[in-house]
Amino acid sequence: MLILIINFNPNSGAETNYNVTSVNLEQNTSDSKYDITIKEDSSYPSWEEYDYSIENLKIIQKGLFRNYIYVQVKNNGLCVAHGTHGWFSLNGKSCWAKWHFTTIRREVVDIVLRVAEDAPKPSARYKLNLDFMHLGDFQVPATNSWYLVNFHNVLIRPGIHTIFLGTYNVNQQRDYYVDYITIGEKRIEGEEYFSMGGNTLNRNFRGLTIYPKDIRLQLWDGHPEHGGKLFYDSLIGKKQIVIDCSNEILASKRIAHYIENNGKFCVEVPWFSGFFKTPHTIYAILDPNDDLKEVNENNNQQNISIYYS
Ligand SMILES: [Ca+2]
Ligand SMILES: [Ca+2]
Ligand SMILES: [Ca+2]
Repeated sequence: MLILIINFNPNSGAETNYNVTSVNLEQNTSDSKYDITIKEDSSYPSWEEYDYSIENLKIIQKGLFRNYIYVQVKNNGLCVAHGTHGWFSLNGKSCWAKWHFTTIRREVVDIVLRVAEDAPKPSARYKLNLDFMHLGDFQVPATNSWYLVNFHNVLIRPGIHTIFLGTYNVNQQRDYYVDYITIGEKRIEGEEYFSMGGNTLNRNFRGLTIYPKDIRLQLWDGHPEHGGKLFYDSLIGKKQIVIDCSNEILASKRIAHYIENNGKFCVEVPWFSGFFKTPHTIYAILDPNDDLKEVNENNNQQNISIYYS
């Protein structure tokens, strides 16, 4: 396990001074100086450990012919904010996101970010701001693994806050991932950013998207491969606006659908059983084209039968 400790002094001016030491357990109480520790994190869900599942499938009868199919889908694995490029910029930060949070009391907490990179070396330099205060910079190795970056003993005052994470100017493609940010006891999912962007000259190009996204759910009346009838076929999840990212302009601005880490999404679809009531079996199938490689592909299907007496 890699552990780095970086002493950062935000009063040192625009050119940040780094002093990387092997071990430094000194805890600072002043909010003008922070210890930053970085350690590899392989806890589940680790790198590319994605898993959506169907948790619940039921038929709800609301009238003579009024039936609804209810499906609950859960994300058991990762969901991350993902910058497909750290766009080159002479102006500084090139790929960024902002998250809001509220605190009700003054406290000194650790701010921990779970971040990763899978781009070629050298990895990008990240900048972290709390409101208008620059807390410090850090880099994580581009090793296809997650790192916990801990800013120790940050004073948070009561109120509404904005946390900002961005890369500086880089002139090569690189990937940038944020799983979550914790501020003391508070946890913010990286994928639930308030806004994002990049300092490219082309306003149509921005920074972040969400991954995994746009997972499809299908509902079939009867077996899909044996004469079943498809009556629902849709992307599922919350909606997030994504500006370009990997789509290279086409529509430039689009909606991504996602389910956050450990989140659930419910779908209720009207279904007509027919005037002549015969037994039916309803199949719910998640990710039917296997667009997402998951750690468990065996929890993506459920079926339920209805018989009339
Ligand atoms: Ca699955
Ligand atoms: Ca997340
Ligand atoms: Ca799959």
